[in-house]
Amino acid sequence: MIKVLHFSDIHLGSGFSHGKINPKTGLNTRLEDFIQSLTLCINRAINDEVDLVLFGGDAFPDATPPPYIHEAFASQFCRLVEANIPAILLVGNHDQHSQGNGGASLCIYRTLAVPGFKVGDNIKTHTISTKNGEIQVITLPWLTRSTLLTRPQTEGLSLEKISELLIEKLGAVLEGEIRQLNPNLPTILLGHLMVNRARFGAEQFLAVGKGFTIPISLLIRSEFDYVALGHVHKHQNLNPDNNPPIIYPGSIERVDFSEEKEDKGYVFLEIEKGRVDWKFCPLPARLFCTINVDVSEQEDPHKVIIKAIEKKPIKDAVVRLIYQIRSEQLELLNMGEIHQALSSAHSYSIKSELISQLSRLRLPELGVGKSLDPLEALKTYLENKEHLRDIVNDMLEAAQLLLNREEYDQELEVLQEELF
Ligand SMILES: [Mn+2]
Repeated sequence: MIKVLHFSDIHLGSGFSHGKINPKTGLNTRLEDFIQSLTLCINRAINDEVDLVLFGGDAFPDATPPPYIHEAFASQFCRLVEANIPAILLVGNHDQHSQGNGGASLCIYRTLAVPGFKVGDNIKTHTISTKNGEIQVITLPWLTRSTLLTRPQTEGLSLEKISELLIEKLGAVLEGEIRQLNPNLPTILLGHLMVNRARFGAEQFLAVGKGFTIPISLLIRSEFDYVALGHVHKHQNLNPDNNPPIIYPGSIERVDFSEEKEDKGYVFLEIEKGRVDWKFCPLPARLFCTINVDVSEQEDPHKVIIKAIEKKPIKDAVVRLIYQIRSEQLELLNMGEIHQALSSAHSYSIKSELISQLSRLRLPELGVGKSLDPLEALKTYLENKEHLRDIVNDMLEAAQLLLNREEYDQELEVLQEELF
């Protein structure tokens, strides 16, 4: 059996707003958390002497991380080189530079010819020799329109039509790779993609209007012994029949509050032709905790808030306290005591949502007498949701596309300009 470690979506350098500066190191504590999770993944690979490490993409929040973050990533992966463990680094959407010819952050590992490392930035079959035999890995990086289609092929077509064309083309290209596989070797498809059957976390929104959804039928193939995915941050097996297992290991740390309730970890598998045993291994990622309490009907709102805090396991967690309150109740709160009650958290934020006594509206900006177009309403909503702040622009862009056919077509033209 060949031993493989599969993990994905490191996003090293994100979520700094949930951390603080560690006075001993000068680093943001959330960067240290992410490095710790990555260290545990690499430790497992080395301690168990795995034959291959598969990274499913999205190393950083974008393709140009600050040097110290790139260095933190490199110093972990370089331990695999010392241990003689080959690795394939797949290119995810966050790894691609947004400018046409900008390349991908991970390509540096190929340029430097790091021993045993391969970069998956195109659709290609890699045959890896390990001490326990050979294994084939087809890499399928994040697809954009320009990956498989030329401009003349897509001119004047709707986004839906382009997507259809792209899936068709992908099917043909994958088929080409599959036909030249050695049928006697264990085979893994390593892809950074959104599958139509996936239950989404935050990436659902991150990808709106920007990516393609791949039909699962392209992945359920008897030629594959295991399908190793990246992109969706929630761990899941899309094919419970396990013929083959189609696995998102999920992210290795919580990137934001949308991942509050998800387990974080990596997948350890043993594989031979026609057989695979895989196991999700949890990582001790930092806990996130939301405390949401409506005190607008309470006589003693302060006491209710303190009690709500005391009920939650906030020690060392990233905490957000949200309470709905009427403006005339505000003076009943002792903010000093509330801060004190939250002080055992790793970090915390407090957000009060004012409720008007007359209309009981959650967002005063959307009150009676205001007439807002849908886009304005969405904007107001998003501005009031801290956990959605990172994706405001993507959401608005997507809403715009849905709302206005004319602008939709213009957007399409712009997209095409950008991509080809
Ligand atoms: Mn992704």
